[in-house]
Amino acid sequence: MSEVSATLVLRRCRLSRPSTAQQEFAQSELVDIAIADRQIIAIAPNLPMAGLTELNVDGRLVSAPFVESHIHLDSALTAGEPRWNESGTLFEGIDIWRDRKASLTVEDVKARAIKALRQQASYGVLFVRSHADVSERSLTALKGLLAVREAVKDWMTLQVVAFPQDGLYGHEKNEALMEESLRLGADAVGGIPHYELTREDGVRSVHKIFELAQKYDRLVDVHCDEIDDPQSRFLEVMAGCCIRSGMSAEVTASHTTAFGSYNDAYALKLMGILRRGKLNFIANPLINITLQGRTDTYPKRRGVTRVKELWHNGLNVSLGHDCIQDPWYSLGTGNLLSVVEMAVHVCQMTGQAEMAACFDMVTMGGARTLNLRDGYGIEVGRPANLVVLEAESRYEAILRRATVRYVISRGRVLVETAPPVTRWVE
Ligand code: 17E
Ligand code: FE2
Repeated sequence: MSEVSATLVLRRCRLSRPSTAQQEFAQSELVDIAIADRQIIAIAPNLPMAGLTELNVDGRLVSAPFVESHIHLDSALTAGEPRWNESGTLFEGIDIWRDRKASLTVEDVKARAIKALRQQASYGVLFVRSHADVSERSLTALKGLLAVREAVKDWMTLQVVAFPQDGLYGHEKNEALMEESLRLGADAVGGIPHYELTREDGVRSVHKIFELAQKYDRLVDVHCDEIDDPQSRFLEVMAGCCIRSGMSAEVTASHTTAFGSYNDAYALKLMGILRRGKLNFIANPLINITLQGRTDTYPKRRGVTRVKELWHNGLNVSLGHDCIQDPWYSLGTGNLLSVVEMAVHVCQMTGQAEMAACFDMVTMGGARTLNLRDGYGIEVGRPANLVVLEAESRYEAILRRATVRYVISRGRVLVETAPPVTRWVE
C-alpha cells in the first residue's frame, strides 16, 4: 500500500464515459476512484491506496451526477393550489400561478424548494438551474431561491434565473424588477418573448436580455417560442444576438417548441443560423408533450423541439424536468431518467447511440449548458461528485429507470438507496 491515503475509494467502477486518466488502459476495464479533500485524486484499475471508507461498486455504472438544467422550483409542489389546471394549457398554468404567487412568502418558497432539491438529490441530481418568477413586485420567489442557493451549497449547486413570467414588458414595473434581480445576484437573465404583448415587444425583450447579460456579466436562459404557433420566431433573434455579441456558450434557448411546427424550408435556414450562433438548447419533453398540441384536433402535434436534428447538427442539447407538481404539470418526481425516457419516445431517439446521447443530455450536456466547465466530470483534480447506478450501461440505466445506489457529493456519500427486492412467493 502506498502512503497516500484517500478518504473514500470506490472499487471496480464502470465509467459511463472514458476519463482522460483512462487512456492508458482498455476503456471497458473497471477502475477504482480515489477521493480526498473533496476531490478525485486518482482513477486507475486496482489502485494501491487505502481509503478510510471503501465502497465495492462491483462493476456498476458510475457517472458524473445528473444535471437538472431547467426547473421552476418557486412553483414546485403547489399543484392544486388554488385550483387544478383543467385545460392543461400553458396559459391556464400562468393564470393559476398568478393567483398562487399572490400569497407567496420567502419561507414558503424555501421550504418547497429544499424539499424538491432533496428529492432531486436522492435521484442523483447535484446541479440544478431553476427559474424564479421576477414579475412580482416583492421579488419573493427570487429572494427565496437565492437564500436556498446559499443554504444547500454544501451538497447541491443551484443556479437561479431571473424569469419574468408575465413578460419583461407585460407590466411597466417588470423591466426594473429584472435589473433589481440581477443586482441581488441572479445567475442568469431569463425571458419569455412569445408571451409579450406584441411581436415587437418580444424582439425588444431579447435584445434587452442580451444587453443586461453583458452589463452584469451573467448567463442567458430564455423561455423561447414555447407555443405551437409556427409564426413564433424569436429563436432566430436569439441566435442573431449570439452571432453579433460573441456570446454563445453562455446562452440557452429553453423549450423552443415552435421549432417542431416550423416548415422544413425555414427550419433548414434556421439550423444554419443556429450552427453559427452555437447556443445551448433545453427540451422539456415531459411538460411539452402535455402542454402543447392542446388547440389541435388530429393530427395532434408533439410540440417538442427538434432534439434529434439539433444533436445531429452538433449543437449542445440538454433535457430538463421543468416542473415538479405545479400549475403546469401535476406529476413529476425529479428523476431525470423519467425525462430521458420521455425524450427517447417523443423525439424518437431509439437507436443505441441516440439513447446514450439522451443520457449524456442529462449529464455532460446539462453541465455544458450550466457552464460548469472543470467543476464537473469524473477526472482527476475535479470535485468528487458522482453517482453509482444499478445498471451496467447507459442503455440499461434508461431501460430499468435504474435506482441510484449511491450519490456522492463533495467527496461524501450523501444518499444511499437500496433497489427494490421482488420475491416470488410460490
Ligand atoms: N412557465 C412557462 O412559461 N412555461 C413553463 N413550461 C412553465 C412555467 C413550467
Ligand atoms: Fe420552463
